[in-house]
Parts: sequence; C-alpha cells; structure tokens
Amino acid sequence: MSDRKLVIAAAQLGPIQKAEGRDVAVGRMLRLMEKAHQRGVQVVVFPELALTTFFPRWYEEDIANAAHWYETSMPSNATAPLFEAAKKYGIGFHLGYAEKTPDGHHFNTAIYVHPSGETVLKYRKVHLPGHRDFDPIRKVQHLEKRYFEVGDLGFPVIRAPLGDTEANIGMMICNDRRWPEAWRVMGLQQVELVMLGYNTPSLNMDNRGFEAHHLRVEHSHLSIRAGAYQNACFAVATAKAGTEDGHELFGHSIIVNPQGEIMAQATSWQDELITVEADLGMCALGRSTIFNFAAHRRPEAYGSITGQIGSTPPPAWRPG
Ligand code: CDT
Repeated sequence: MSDRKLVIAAAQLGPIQKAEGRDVAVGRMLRLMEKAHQRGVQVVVFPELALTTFFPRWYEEDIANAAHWYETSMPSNATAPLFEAAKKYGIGFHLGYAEKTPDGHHFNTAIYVHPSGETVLKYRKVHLPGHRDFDPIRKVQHLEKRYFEVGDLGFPVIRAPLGDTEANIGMMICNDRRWPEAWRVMGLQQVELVMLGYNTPSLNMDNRGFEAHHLRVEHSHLSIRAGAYQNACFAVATAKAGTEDGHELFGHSIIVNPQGEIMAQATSWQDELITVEADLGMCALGRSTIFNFAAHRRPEAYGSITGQIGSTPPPAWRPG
C-alpha cells in the first residue's frame, strides 16, 4: 500500500448512430461525468472517436464528404461543456476524437485534459488497422487507413498531477493495444497509467477466415492484461459498445492493475461507468523485480524489432 491513490473510471459509451450529432454524445458524456463526480472519481477515460459514430466503416469516394467527422479545434463549441464539467467537478478526462490540423492533416487522436482545461498530453494513433480503398470482400469496411494518417507523435509519456498525486501517463488507441511494442515504448518511459479507448466490432468483418466469436473479447483483454503486467502499469480500457446502424461493437471495458488483474469490468453495452481506486505504488514491484528493465533487458538481441516491418522465414534445417 502507498499514499499514491487515485480514483479512476472508464466511461464506456453505448452506440452513437450515424445521424446523431455531437450534442447527443456530449450530453451523454456529461451525465457520466456527473456520475463520476458523485463517486469521487478523479480521472475519467472516454473511448476512441467518442464524439461520433465509428465512421471509418462508411466508404466515401470523395474524402471531402467525410469532412464533418473531424474536429478542427479543441475545445470547440460542441466540446466546451466537457471542459467546463471537468473544471466544475475537478476531474481530468481523456477524450478520443478525429482531428483535422490547421494544415490539413487527419489523425485518430486522444488527449488528456487537466481539470483546469489545459491539455496535458496528446497522442495520435500509430497502428491504423483496416485498409485504404473499398474492399469488396469485407462484410463491413474498416477505412482507418483512408481517413487517417499514421500518428506522428510516437508514444509519449508525461508526469502530471492526477487527483491528489502525480503519475506518469501515456495513451494508446484501440488497435495499438494488440502491439507489445507500443506498451514497451511507454514502459521504457516508466508509464504508470495507460489510457486507451476502442471501437471493436463483435465479429471479424474481414471475411477471410474463421475466428470464433468468443475470442474477440478474449484477445482484447489478453492484450491489455499482458501489456499492463509486462510494463508494470495500470490500464483503463474504454469501449464504445452496442449496435451502431446495425453494426455491433463489443463493450467489456476494463481497468487492469500492474499484476495484469482485471479490477473492474463493464457488464452492459450501454453508457456505463466503472471505477476503481488505484494504488499507483503497485507499479514499483514489477518495475523493480521481474521487469526491472535496467537489470534484465537485452536490446542487443532485439534489433529486428525496429529493423524490419514484415516477418521473414527462418533458415530451414534438414536431417543429415
Ligand atoms: N478501432 C480499431 O482500431 N479497431 C480494431 C478493429 C480491427 S478490425 C479491422 C481493433 O483492433 O480493435
């Protein structure tokens, strides 16, 4: 036990339909922030692309027709109430949204906002799943590579005031959680709390092979639990859940401790707040023993991790 306690929450959102505006999403988020305040929460994590439906499932021949999905300023008139609520309740919040920069770049972005309204940290999604062009084989499109550029900020970690303490915080977005490299880059910066939002279809829509349905959530949890354990950090993983215009996203938002244990899990596919009291002192055990990087890492054996992208076949051995 330490005196570095923090009450954190995953604020899962139910579905947002294509026709629904940001006012609907923000109104629901405000209700979750009010609930968080009632429960003494100090940090709230909202999902990836929290202000709109998961629009990369919709193909636009002319990308200009997708312009309305992006935020060109943060805060904006639509999102200002979130910043005001943060100030009123003294709650920091993580928000995922589609960003269009002043010079015309498009990113799948997340920010962490201090209760003062200042943005503490920004992250732009690195591992964009899916494809760029319309894919006739797929049952549902997943056009993140069409609508976003690869994030250009790396995986930054920053030490910042959180609640009554300070913590080393980092972020990843959805598909990033499946890539151990993303976790380790933050582990190497002594991250203590990873915030991540996701929109994950309940079924594999690639239509290129069989994947058992029950493994979809399993793979998500497996990745988050392993990432938190192997890097001695807490993780708050928040879903957008439920059926958006006929397309189902699984919920199962979780908060995980540095032992890789699930401390809390959402049970609905609707707006739902799950909370825990995290003792950030717990990060010290893994970091000073089995995952004491300074003592045990062997980067001289890891060159291929950064030296190549695709895998290569190994040399073949034959008897005699
Ligand atoms: N949003 C996101 O990154 N979703 C992916 C689904 C991949 S299916 C092309 C995920 O990893 O959950």
